[in-house]
Amino acid sequence: MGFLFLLGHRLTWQAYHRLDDIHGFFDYLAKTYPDICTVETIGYSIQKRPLKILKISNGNAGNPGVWIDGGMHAREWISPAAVTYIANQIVEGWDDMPAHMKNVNWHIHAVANPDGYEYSHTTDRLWRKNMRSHGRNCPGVDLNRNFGYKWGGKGTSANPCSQTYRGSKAFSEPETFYISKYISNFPRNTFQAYLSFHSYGQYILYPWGYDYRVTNDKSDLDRVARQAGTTITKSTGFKYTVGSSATTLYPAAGGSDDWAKGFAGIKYAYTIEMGDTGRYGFVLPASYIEQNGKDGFTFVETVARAVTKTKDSRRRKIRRRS
Ligand code: 0X9
Ligand code: ZN
Repeated sequence: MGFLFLLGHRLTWQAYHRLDDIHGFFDYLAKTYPDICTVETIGYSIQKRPLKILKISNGNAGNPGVWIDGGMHAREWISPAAVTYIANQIVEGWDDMPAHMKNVNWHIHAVANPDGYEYSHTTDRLWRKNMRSHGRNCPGVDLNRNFGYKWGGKGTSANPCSQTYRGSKAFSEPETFYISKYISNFPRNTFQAYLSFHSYGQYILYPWGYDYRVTNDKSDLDRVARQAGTTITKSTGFKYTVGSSATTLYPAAGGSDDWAKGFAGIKYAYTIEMGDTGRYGFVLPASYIEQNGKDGFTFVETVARAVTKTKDSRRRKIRRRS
């Protein structure tokens, strides 16, 4: 590892990489751009791998915070790849980034399920859950059923062998617990967006996921999501379906997005299901990383625009319309 700190990092967006390369890339950014990048280990997974966050900021603590996570489901390899692509675009392009990208405090967790991610590389390409052992021969908790909002509801299983096993209680897993702890340690309203990257299907989903209901500010979430979808289609031609989770996909309680919205009070909570729409599914060839990365970046930039809009600029817009 040592000399890599001098040479750079091993990450590319032409291949899927192991956890060490992704974490090495974060360390490289913190070392190379110490003015804007820091790395923090917020806790450790079941198998004691670090839960590593990259923070990007111009140093203004008052900026709206945006959380991005990827790799909560092990086999969804396009997710960490797209998330690191986005981090790379922001940091390497920092000097030319528009104000709405610079005036955000970014918190980026590329591999939220590091044990499962490694297992999907070494042993079972289609592994989904974490690596919690139940003392049976079917390990794992579905981290996206383990968050503490409406935990245990629709679309979750109490059977440890199920792909959607919710765990023994809300936040029973270190991987979800440390995310909630990290976010809850900031004052309320620090985070204005929570973006969770998954695959596949090309959807932009907003709460609720636990049931066929929508939030009071559904029209805001829907508008920003549609803006992102339209911009994506204009730039790469790919289409994203927009809607609330339960209605558009299926009901599933205990998701990170519902917790972010319902418990943490983060307004723009989204799950984005990256490509493709089913031809390759989870086993998407690496040649698709760049395009998905671009689309992910467009989504993130659209959200950044929304959360950096001042009250003044909103009023100006209303006045223009009338
Ligand atoms: O089922 C999931 O966790 C997500 N789909 S995936 O194919 N990546 O597993 C969708 C989650 C949507 N959000 C909620 N249901 N809260
Ligand atoms: Zn997923």
